[in-house]
Amino acid sequence: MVEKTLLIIKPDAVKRRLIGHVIARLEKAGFEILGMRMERLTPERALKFYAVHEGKSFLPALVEFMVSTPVVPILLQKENAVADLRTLIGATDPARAACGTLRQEIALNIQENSVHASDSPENAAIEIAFFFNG
Ligand code: FUP
Repeated sequence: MVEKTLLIIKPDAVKRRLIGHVIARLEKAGFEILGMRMERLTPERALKFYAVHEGKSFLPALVEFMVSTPVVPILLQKENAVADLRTLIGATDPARAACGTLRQEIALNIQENSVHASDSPENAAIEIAFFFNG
């Protein structure tokens, strides 16, 4: 089934000038780019985006990281897009990410892990609305 999903290029990748590299990997993997923008998140927006992690010890540092530069949300479309994008980016912790995945290739650590990707079709719809239809 053709699906839409959301990827965010995070500050560590923006700072290291890897925006083009990430986009090239997405296109090479067959994703169609339907939308793309740059946004400097406020702490309030970052907290709202990561509301599922409320109460976690890593959340304050995560929010500080996410607002440290603009981020690049990208709306993607492909057959089986949600699962295929998760496979392409790899595990949250780059030390555990499979060989050839984007995070294994460019992520620095579990926090500065270069990209976010929606983890289900339901969350993809919520996250797409957060950045593109809101
Ligand atoms: P993922 O869906 O792979 O992005 O992973 P999670 O939803 O579990 O975590 C979301 C973000 O929280 C991660 F991308 C980075 C951050 N995080 C930490 O900073 N420390 C942790 O121990 C776990 C997650």
